[in-house]
Amino acid sequence: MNSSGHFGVVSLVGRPNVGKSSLLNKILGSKVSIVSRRPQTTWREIDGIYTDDSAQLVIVDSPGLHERRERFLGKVANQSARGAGSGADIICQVIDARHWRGEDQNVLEHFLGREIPLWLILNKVDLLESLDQILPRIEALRDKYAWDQMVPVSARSGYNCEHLASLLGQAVPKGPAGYPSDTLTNASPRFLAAELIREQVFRQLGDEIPYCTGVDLVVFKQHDDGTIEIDAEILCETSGQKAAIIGSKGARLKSIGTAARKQISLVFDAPVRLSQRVKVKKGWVSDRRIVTGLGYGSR
Ligand SMILES: Nc1nc2c(ncn2[C@@H]2O[C@H](COP(=O)(O)OP(=O)(O)OP(=O)(O)O)[C@@H](O)[C@H]2O)c(=O)[nH]1
Ligand SMILES: [Mg+2]
Repeated sequence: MNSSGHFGVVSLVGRPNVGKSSLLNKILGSKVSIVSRRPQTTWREIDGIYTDDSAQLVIVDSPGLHERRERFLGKVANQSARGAGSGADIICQVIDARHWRGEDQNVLEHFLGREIPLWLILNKVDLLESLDQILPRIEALRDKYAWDQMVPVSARSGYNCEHLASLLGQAVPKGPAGYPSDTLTNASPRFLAAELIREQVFRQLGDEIPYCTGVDLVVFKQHDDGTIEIDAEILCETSGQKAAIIGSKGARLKSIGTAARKQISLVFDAPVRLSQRVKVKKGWVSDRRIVTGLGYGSR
């Protein structure tokens, strides 16, 4: 980035499952925030650092803002969702371009009325019947609020994502870059590796179990030959959940491990040795010490 460039903070907010984390990863061209088809995948804010020739953006992904959150982990996730946007130069409300739901309206009401520009990002336009539907969708949404910008994108196909990054880059204040140009995230490698294992639990298990599953790395070590050694404990709350995570003859756990190892190896560009165990820790989701110890609610 040259010395007359722009630098700023952009916050991605929205209801669960609209594709905030997918959009961050697509803009960065690398996975820094985990993604699954289930709502409430992201549990805390994650910063991604995007740098091009004229700007550097700190793009902050946040947990989806959700009405019903009870136990401690859910509360810290929602606190993080509600607090998102503080300190941002631009807030981007991300929606699924196909619908405007009550939860989108709640998000809008939570974030409007601030001094910070509020943009609307219509994601998942690949799921519209045709791109001709984009303009009518934008026109229909203008009735809801006068967003400062409305930008259609697809985090899946990449449609318009570069353009969005460039619009954001021009809109944030002028200033020197805050990070070296090769920085991708300020999340620690240890946290990111644990998240990549949790992502596989979210992807590979049935409905209730993911939300009771945390990943604690007992060992996370990069050896001199570059190999990353990880020993992970997958936490759950009941022996039934443990059995489901392990699967018949250990097949599910093995498949989680294989996929997680591949992802970690890809993200860190290094060989990975991964061992994992499943441990029942009843009530861990409500235990402040464990939840913050795993890195949630403690940014
Ligand atoms: N077809 C399509 N699917 C998408 C797109 N963006 C995201 N998805 C999918 O939508 C689902 C949710 O994506 P996430 O990125 O995890 O959504 P999120 O807003 O971060 O969700 P929370 O972390 O739960 O708040 C995943 O299955 C993604 O693959 C898109 O542009 N097109
Ligand atoms: Mg997310």
